[in-house]
Amino acid sequence: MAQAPTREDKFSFGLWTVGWQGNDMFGPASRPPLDPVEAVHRLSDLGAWGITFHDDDLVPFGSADAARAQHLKRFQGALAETGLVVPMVTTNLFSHPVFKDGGLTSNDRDVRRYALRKVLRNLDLAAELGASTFVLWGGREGSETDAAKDVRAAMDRYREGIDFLAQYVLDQGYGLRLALEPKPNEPRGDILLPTIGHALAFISTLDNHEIVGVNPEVGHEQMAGLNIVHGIGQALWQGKLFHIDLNGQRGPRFDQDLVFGHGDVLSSFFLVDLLEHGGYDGPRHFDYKPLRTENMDGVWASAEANMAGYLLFAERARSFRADPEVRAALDTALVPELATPTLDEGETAADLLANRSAFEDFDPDEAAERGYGFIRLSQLALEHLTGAR
Ligand code: GLT
Ligand code: MN
Ligand code: MN
Repeated sequence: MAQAPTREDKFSFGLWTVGWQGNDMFGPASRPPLDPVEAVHRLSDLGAWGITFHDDDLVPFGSADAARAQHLKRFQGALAETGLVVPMVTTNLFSHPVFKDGGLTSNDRDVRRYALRKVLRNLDLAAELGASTFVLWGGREGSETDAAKDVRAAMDRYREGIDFLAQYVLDQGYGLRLALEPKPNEPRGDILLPTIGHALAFISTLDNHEIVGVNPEVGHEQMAGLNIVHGIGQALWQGKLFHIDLNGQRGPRFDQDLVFGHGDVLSSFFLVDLLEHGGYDGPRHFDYKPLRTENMDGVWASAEANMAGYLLFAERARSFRADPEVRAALDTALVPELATPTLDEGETAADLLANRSAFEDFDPDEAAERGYGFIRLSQLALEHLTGAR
């Protein structure tokens, strides 16, 4: 039986997740609209800690100022009643047809300027609500035909846009950091900044790179056939894991947004192990879609399932780490030895060249005879994951 989530677990949900009505390419909504106020109360009752949203999730696109104020007031009232926090806010630059060729990288300059204005207004709101992360998912930044997008110019405009927004955050003194969310494709045929690696490389070119990091989504890396644990490992190593979107995906296919753990189970286990033991203390944010087959009871069951699944993996990861047999297998596999620098302190190329044990007296054939025992280690992980240990 899974333990119940508490606020300390820092579980958060996008309003668009539990609020997804099930409309897809082939059919309309299968569920009624969800009042954001109810979402706050239900998530709070389930033990969640935070709620996140796009501007348009909370305030319908095009609302007049008075209506906007009313929507925000109701939402803030629910937050005050429940104690739920808003750790992250994001902007919808993908739904309205005006963004059909993108927001920050649309070929149409007027659209780009409008997109910046939409984000600026939402940055003000994010700061007002005390968020610490501002996500930018460029779902429509991309193309279907290479004839239509000058990628080098698009990267110039992307950099201009993100640097401009980051500068605004700094100038206003907002305690926000920007997090770019990679995705390889869907809704565009090809999306710019398709993977964690592309995003990290792009960020290094920014003037304001210190306050820009990534918000990787499990399924998005898996859509690209990549290993999410490696991607998150590198983002952590670069100090750039500002936020994370947890969900499930079964290999390279359309974006499934399954409940966390309902895709690649082993990868979910190792990801939680990394998050719990790798120094990440940010939100555990779920970005999934309750299956279109579910009614509202099923929606809340799915929200619970995400949190329960995460806690199960965390408990299994603890048991894995605490097992003396695992520790011995890790030693056999030389996993801890990778933390030892390859060169001695101050050792120069001349020193290494003079070190006969590193080359002349080193027997590669003999060294190649060693078995690392990775399969044994992997099997131990499987046994802990399945509860056999
Ligand atoms: C959209 C997308 C998600 C992003 C959200 C943030 S919106 O649902 O599929 O992966 O995280 O813009
Ligand atoms: Mn996401
Ligand atoms: Mn997704």
